Formats: sequence, structure tokens, C-alpha cells
Amino acid sequence: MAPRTLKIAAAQMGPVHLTSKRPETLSRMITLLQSASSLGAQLVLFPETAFTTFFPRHLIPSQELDTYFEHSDNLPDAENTKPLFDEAKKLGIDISVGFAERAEDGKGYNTSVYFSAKKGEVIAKYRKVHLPGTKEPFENPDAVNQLEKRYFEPGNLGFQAFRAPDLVEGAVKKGNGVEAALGKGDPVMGMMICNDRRWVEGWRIYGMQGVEVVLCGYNTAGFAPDLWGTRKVMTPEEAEKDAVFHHKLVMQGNSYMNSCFSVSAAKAGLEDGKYDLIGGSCITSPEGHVLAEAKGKGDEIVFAELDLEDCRQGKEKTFDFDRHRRIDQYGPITQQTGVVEPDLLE
Ligand code: CDT
Repeated sequence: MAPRTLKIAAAQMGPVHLTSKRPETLSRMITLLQSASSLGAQLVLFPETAFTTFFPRHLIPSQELDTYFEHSDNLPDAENTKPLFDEAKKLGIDISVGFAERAEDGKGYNTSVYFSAKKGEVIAKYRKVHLPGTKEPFENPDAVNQLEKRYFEPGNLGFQAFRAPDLVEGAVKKGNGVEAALGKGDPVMGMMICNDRRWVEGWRIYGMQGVEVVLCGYNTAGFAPDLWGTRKVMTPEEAEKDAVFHHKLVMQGNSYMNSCFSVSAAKAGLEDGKYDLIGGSCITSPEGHVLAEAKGKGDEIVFAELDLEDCRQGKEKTFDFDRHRRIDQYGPITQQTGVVEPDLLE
């Protein structure tokens, strides 16, 4: 069987401002796609809410809010997003991209889609499950807000892994008589969005579907003491270093514990002239190593060639779920949301 390799890129984006015009933003994204194409990328991941500034940091008047949302369920054909998908189709590169979705019933979701260039259509959609921050702005007028609970509903599509078609030659297909085809079919992918990467539950659900590549776009504030906590007083530089450390920690740790690659793409830099977002877009291996990472905080391609066979060692040895998981002991994971400490001592 031909090696199951995949050339993959994270398209880190520098800031997109409240004042940025959509054609400019699309043109930057297309340039990134073309750079990735020149490296031979087959799949490019763009950040969370890639087409706009990270607007949940602002209290936006309701009459303006809709300008930050995409209204069509069909991004490849919608005027405001079509040029990116047309370019992806032209170059034959799959893309995954995050955006604010206004659903048919009027509800808002923080969403990402996976577009297959060869099929010419969106083949998977994910809605962010873990919405951080608050519904109301902080009283501190200097605080960085994160009003996702105000603008979005928690995702309701679960953590549904899917197979990405037409990327790996000779992938085993259904019904061709091959038995024990674990790790031999088309690549198994999962999407998550920003804060989701800090929660083991989503990773594990993907892990349990044999995920091989997790895609995660993000906008992460570099300095936001009202959000992160003030237990340790830090300078903005120290806080940003810590935020990058935590980002990589969860990407590396969860990739290792679920024996999968992960790709993460930041929207980075100083957005809206004032709000610093971390960089740190990276590609990590199933053994938890960083294979490639962004150097700066602007538009940048992070590229790696993955051998999906590298997922097998973890999946078949240390993290062979079938042999080693003990679900009879994991009840609280789904039966309890918050913390219940043991009784106090006499
Ligand atoms: N966009 C997003 O989800 N950002 C969050 C900030 C968390 S603030 C507590 C993140 O987890 O990176």
C-alpha cells in the first residue's frame, strides 16, 4: 500500500480590524493559499472567525451585529466568501475555515467548515462547543472582553470525525474486502475551535473515532487578566509567553494522548489597534512533538508533511483504547458538570 502521507499547512493570519474591508481580507487569504500551494499543500487551515476581527471582544450594537456573521449556509457560493473557495478549487487545495454563522433559525454559532476542493463542496461542519468568557462586559473599562456567550449558542453538532476524500492515494474504501482496515482508509479528521482545545473531552471523543488530524483555528488574547485571572501579576510580555505556552501544551499533550497530528492556526497580532492576539500556530505529531511553528505574528504559512502511519504506534500501544480504557470508572465525566470535592474532614 502507498504511504499515507499528507502535506498540510496552517495559514496564520495577522490582524483583521473592525475597519478592514472584506476584499482586502479575502485577498490576504488567497495569497496565503497560493503560498501554501507553492509548497505542495493539500489542505490549509485558516483561523477562527477568519473573515473578520475577533468581534466578540466588543459590545456591538444589535443593528450592526449581522455584518460580522455569514448568512448563507453555503459559503462557497456566498458573495462575501466565494473568492476564497474558488481559489481553493482552482488550486485543488482543501480548506478548513472558521466564521461566525447565522443559522436559518436566526441563532448564532462560532463555526468552521471543511471544504473538499475535488468535490467542490463543504463536506463537514463543526460548531464551537466551549464558549469562553461572559455574556455581559466586565465592569473594568480596560478589561479585554470575550462575549461569545452573548453572540453564540454552544455548538450542537458534537465532535463528529469525518474522512477527507481524495487526499491519500490508494486509501482503502468500504466493501473492498480488506479486513482490519484501521488506519488504512481516507484520513480521519476532526475540527475544534479555539477554547475547545483546552478541554480533553472533545479530543477524546475524536480519539475514540480514530482521529488522525485535528484542525483548530483560534484567536487567543495575549494579555487579558480579567479573563485569565490575576493570581500571578504578570507584565503583558510574561502573560503572552504564558498564553503561548498553554496553547502549545494543550496541542502537544492532547495530540499525544489521542495519538493524532494536530494543526492550529492563529489570528495573531494587534487587532483593532489595541488587542494583542498570540501567534504560535503549529503542527504537532502523535508523539507530542512540534513539527513546525510560526515565527512571527503576521500572515504566515506553517507547513509539514505528515505520515499518517505515525499515528499507529500510540493507537496500538500506549493508547490502545480497546485494551486499556476502563469506562466503568469514568462515569462522572458525563454525569457531573462541576466540581464536587470529597466531604470535609472531622
Ligand atoms: N477565541 C477563544 O476561544 N479564545 C479563548 C480565550 C479564553 S479566555 C478565558 C482561548 O481559549 O484561547
